[in-house]
Amino acid sequence: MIDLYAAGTSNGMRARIALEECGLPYKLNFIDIGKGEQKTPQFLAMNPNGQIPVIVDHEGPGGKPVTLSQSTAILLYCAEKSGKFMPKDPAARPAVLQALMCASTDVTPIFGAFFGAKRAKESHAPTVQMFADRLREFFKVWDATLAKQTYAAGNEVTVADLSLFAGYWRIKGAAPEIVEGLPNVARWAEAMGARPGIQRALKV
Ligand SMILES: N[C@@H](CCC(=O)N[C@@H](CS)C(=O)NCC(=O)O)C(=O)O
Repeated sequence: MIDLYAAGTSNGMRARIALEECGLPYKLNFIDIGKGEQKTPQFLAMNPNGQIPVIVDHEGPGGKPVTLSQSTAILLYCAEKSGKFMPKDPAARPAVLQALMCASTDVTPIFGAFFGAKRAKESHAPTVQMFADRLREFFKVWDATLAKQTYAAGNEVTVADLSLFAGYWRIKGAAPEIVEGLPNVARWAEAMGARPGIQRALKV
């Protein structure tokens, strides 16, 4: 059994989608980040950065417990543990890593910056717009990519799709204009959103 500590953010959703899609049994422990539950001494003992998500796998490699933060590390850990969503063919892996990093280290952090700037007490409209434009540019490239292939890194679902969907889902909910009018992204998102594992993850 794995304990997941998360909230309904894109990073939290990335970890939850990973566990659901990889078919790993877990218990969701909801952390209210608005109340600061991620800064308690117990939580900081799991992740000194005081951020969700965190998993505790009570039966990690060699039967020993593993505590892990960083949503993409959790995603890769789940993929490795289950043997799913990472192609076995070494020739197919570079494209997956590239797509995964774009989803996890371009899209999601820029969304975080956009949302933070938008909600700031003294919000600066040109800064908010700059982050929105950057996100839009990434999604235009995703749209062109998804015109040529079914999924983010080729024609099968990989960790890159799971990561990108977590970011997309959050952006679509908070700032839908950023992903509007991109038909290939919309087709991909519909297919991803219909997956039973993702449906279970999205249930609060
Ligand atoms: N790079 C980290 C980022 C984690 C992160 O930013 N978590 C946010 C929620 S999405 C958080 O816990 N924020 C509360 C805080 O920083 O106090 C990851 O991918 O897991």
